[in-house]
Amino acid sequence: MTRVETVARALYDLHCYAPDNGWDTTHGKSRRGLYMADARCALKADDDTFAACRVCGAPTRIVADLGSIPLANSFTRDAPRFPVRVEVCDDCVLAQLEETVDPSIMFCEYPYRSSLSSTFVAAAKTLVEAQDVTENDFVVEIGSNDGYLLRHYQCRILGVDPSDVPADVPTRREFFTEHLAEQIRASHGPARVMHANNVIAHCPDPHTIMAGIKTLLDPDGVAYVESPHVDGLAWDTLYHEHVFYWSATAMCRLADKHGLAVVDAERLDVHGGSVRYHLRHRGVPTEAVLDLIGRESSVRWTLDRDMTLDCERLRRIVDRARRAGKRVCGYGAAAKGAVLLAVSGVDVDFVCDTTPGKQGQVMPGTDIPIVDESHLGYADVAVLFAWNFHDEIVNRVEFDGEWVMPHG
Ligand code: DWN
Ligand code: ZN
Repeated sequence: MTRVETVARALYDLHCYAPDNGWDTTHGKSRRGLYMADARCALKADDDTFAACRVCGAPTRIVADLGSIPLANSFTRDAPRFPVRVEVCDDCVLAQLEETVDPSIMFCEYPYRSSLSSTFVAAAKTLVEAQDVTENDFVVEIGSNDGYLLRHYQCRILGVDPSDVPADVPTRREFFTEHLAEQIRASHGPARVMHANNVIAHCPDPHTIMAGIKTLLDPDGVAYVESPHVDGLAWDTLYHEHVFYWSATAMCRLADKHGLAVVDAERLDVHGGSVRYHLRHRGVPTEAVLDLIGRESSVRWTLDRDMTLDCERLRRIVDRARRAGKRVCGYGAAAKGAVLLAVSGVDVDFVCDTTPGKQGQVMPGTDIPIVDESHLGYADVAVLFAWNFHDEIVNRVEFDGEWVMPHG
């Protein structure tokens, strides 16, 4: 075996078989593969049988296939492409990618800045202000990005984030694991509050995240885990960075496997519909949690159909605009914009975005330039790729042309 094959095999075993990771191996081998950092050629560790849910081990079935698309935050013409196929476990209503890309390819050089959205920053500030912490308490955020949340605390704080995003809070530049949690606890003590926003969806091994929370959380502490919810999932949020699309059912099972309890859940509007789960060492779930679980068995899986209809509609709108001699642009070089361009094949003249690190680059796998917002005036029609910030963008940005929403 080559070195890459050896590493791939080790990771494959870790993610698919290790019983101490909480995996149920009784359903046989997963056919799921893992794409490796130093094997851009997409080394795929697949051999046989059927895929199994990464949380409960039950068999899964495919509900969406986007084909091979570029990595959504790789802003080059030749961005690497990998398949995106989504499978669902009907037992715990957890959607998950059939094959995953090594996180170090995707998250170490990361242009995304949470602070660029005033909606995000305001929500983070409100959440922080609601916490009952004193100066000496310790708070940890997993996936702390540029510090948009932790900076609002007046106590001891630590961010954990493997990316190169400049941060104005103390940050451990690593992936969060159970092992890292042990180290942090040994040096700083237990955390009174932990946050993990849009991070448990991104990690191929959610067991290590949950075990790490268990390790680091103070006996009376609370951990807030936020993630888009399976109900109402938008197909353009299906991409390599999102390995999981969580349900309350699956979150409760994962927490339980690691000795934690989901004691409350709040529905949030962010990212087209998310849930903030409240986890503690022990406790009983509120009605809100039970209500979410109760509704999840009737989630409808229409992703492939939605994708076909949305793409057809968008192609029609753009063709009509072009025939009328209009200029069409995109707004927001969001990951979902990259997915939309790749799947629909729609062409836009340029994409406006306020992120300095994205300007001057091109949309993943295309020649479409990303420019600053002042260029918007050159377009007659703007497709709002960042549709999740519709109100924030449309109310703030001056544009005399027509806004088009990607989802009809
Ligand atoms: O989970 C993830 C979320 C939290 O963020 C990731 N895997 C990747 C990323 O997804 P995304 O790129 O689709 O995220 P956003 O936040 O929807 O991206 C919005 C884009 O629009 C950013 O590039 C910033 C840009 N933007 C802008 O140009 N003007 C955003 C706002 C609010 C604006 O006013
Ligand atoms: Zn499952």
